[in-house]
Formats: sequence, C-alpha cells, structure tokens
Amino acid sequence: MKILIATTNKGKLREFKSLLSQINIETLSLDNMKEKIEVEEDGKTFLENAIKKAKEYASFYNIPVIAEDAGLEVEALNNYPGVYSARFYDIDFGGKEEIVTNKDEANIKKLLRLLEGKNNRKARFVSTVVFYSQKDFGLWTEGYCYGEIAKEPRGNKGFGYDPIFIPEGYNKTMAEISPEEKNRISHRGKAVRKLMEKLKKVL
Ligand code: ITT
Repeated sequence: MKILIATTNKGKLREFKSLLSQINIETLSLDNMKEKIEVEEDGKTFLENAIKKAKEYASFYNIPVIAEDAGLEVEALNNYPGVYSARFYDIDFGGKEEIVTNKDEANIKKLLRLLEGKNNRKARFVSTVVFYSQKDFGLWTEGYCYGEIAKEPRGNKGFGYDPIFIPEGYNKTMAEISPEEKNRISHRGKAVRKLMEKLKKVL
C-alpha cells in the first residue's frame, strides 16, 4: 500500500519520511503528484485543519493520506501563534512583520518582539497527525514537546521555530540538536510513533 504524505513543508516532509521508514509502508510526497491543489487552513483547531487536509488530498488524489497540522503555543501569548504558526508574521496580533529573507525568520522575529520583557517564556509544540483512506476510514494522534523560547535564535538544523525553541531538559535549541534526536523528543516524533502503532493493527 502507498500512502501520500500530504505536506508542502520540506522540513516536515523530511521528518515524516525518516519517522515512517520504521514501518513497511511505501510513501509518496506531493512532489510525485502532477496536478497540484491548495487546501485552505481555516479551522480553529489543529485537528480540524489536519482532518480537512487529509480528506481533501485523499479524495483529490484517490489515495490514502497522512496529513498534519502543527504549531507552537506560547503561554504568555494566550497560546498564540497556535494554528496561525505558519503565517504568524502576517497576522495582525501585535502588528505584522515584514519578510526580509524568509517566512520562518519573519515568524521568529515577530515572536521574539512580542516576548520582549516577558519572564514567562514557556511554550509547547503540538502535532496533530491524521491518516485518512478514501474508504471513509480515519485515525488521528497527537504529540507535544514542552520547552521555552530562547532570547535569540541559535542553530541551523530543523526548520520553522526550531532556532528559538529550547526543549525541556536541554540547554540547546531544537535547531542545534541532530535530526535523530529531534525525532526522538519532538511533538511530530511522538504523534507519528503513536500513529504507526495504530496503523499496524489495521493495515
Ligand atoms: P502543510 O500545511 O502543507 O503541512 P505548513 O508549513 O503550512 O505545511 P502547518 O500548517 O502545520 O504546516 O504549520 C506549521 C507551522 O508551525 C510551520 O510552518 C512551522 O512554522 C511551525 N512548526 C511546526 N512544526 C515545527 C517544528 O517541528 N519545528 C519548528 N517549527 C515547527
């Protein structure tokens, strides 16, 4: 059986491929698909968005899909950026942020600006992963990674907010640890491992 990993994010794709290589499933990515579609992420929760992505991709390509909605929740910002994590720079929450080099950098700049002078820097990454087959069968799992927001970006591994996220028990950012170690402790690693356990029972 082939499963489409339906993400447009190269960093996420890399991590999914590595995590799913531990079970015997052949995976495809959106790069393998000729026709492209865009799925609007307008849900209020990670789960709503992940289900929407999984269902729309599965019915368009007629293939079982794994999709994910993920993000960073920062305690002192009422859990923002949350479902807006990918486009936080462009959300009018304490002003918008201009893109100078790329979106990840603009998102980080905005978050650090909003946390200036705040002592509470607790945060968590959330990953909600959905498997959906066209036969109207679905599974979902969730994973969390707790930590805090650094004062400035460090490291060049990973993607997104990794350079400013220090996982609990570490003094390095998520962008300073190896991809293997990130997969071991990350929200995505935890959610995907739970999904693999469930999939093994039904496939
Ligand atoms: P797809 O919807 O196509 O999968 P996306 O990048 O839009 O790609 P999300 O909607 O799930 O994905 O947005 C998640 C954002 O949260 C992502 O763009 C990053 O900014 C951030 N994020 C999620 N997981 C992360 C991780 O492991 N490390 C750093 N940042 C992460």
